[in-house]
Amino acid sequence: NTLHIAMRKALEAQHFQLYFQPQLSLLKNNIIGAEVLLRWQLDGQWIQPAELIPLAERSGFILQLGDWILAQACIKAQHLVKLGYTELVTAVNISPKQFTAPNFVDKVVAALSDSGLPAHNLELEITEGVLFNNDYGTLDSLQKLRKMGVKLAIDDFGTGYSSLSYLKDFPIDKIKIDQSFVRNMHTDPADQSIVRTIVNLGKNLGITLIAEGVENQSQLDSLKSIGCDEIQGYWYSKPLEEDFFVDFLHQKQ
Ligand code: G
Ligand code: G
Ligand code: MN
Ligand code: NA
Repeated sequence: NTLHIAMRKALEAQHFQLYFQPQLSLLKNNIIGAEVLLRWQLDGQWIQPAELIPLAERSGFILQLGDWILAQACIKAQHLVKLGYTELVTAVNISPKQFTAPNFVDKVVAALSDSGLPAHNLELEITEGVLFNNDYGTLDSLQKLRKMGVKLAIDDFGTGYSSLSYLKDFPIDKIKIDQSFVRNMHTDPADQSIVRTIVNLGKNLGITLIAEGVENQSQLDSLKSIGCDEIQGYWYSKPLEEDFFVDFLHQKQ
């Protein structure tokens, strides 16, 4: 596959980029962190991660790519800490194959020590599928990471094998409410009920809630009235190149 060969070359040539999408606390009305999102331009054309990541997952290339993303994200996050943003949390997407690799926790330890990033400034986003394969290795890894101080978020919540038991069994800090529920919540009572139920569930379990894909004021008002803690989406900011993200931080200070 040609895209696959191009992907390997791009990693060697350092052509992949990391963008940062700011996250807003609705309680404190300040920026609390950012999600790192992979971006790749091949011969002047953007290749979407939605195409790239599944391909890399199938071939196993995600392991090398994921190592690079994690290491780079920690270096960039440490740069932000050094600029004085000591409480900022940088969230990195971890694909299921990456998480379940036997040496994943060691990779996180290495990325933190190589960059000097404090563990509490790193959040890992995992999907429900990882937790669904509820085995000892998963729980063990999550507990080790939590013990180190790394934060753990469930991504795309509500779209996978949503099982309520894993919210109890696993050390989860944050639930990311999938954008498919947020999209029409200001007009569709069913979506609004689902979001309200997830928010209440999280609150009762002491888990922070963030809504993804917030694009307009009506969605925002709706989320505020429900008591959602945090938001991420185009309404606040699209994903930004590192330099523009630093500008954004300075503006918000
Ligand atoms: O950034 P965008 O909305 O296009 O991302 C599309 C999909 O690709 C999302 O599911 C997102 O989680 C995933 N994705 C983006 N960046 C990364 C990354 O660095 N690592 C992994 N594993 N997935 C990513
Ligand atoms: O699966 P995950 O949540 O990691 O993917 C996040 C994806 O959502 C990224 O591709 C990002 O570019 C995209 N995204 C971020 N904010 C918005 C938004 O407000 N609206 C839409 N439609 N997509 C968004
Ligand atoms: Mn994510
Ligand atoms: Na998501």
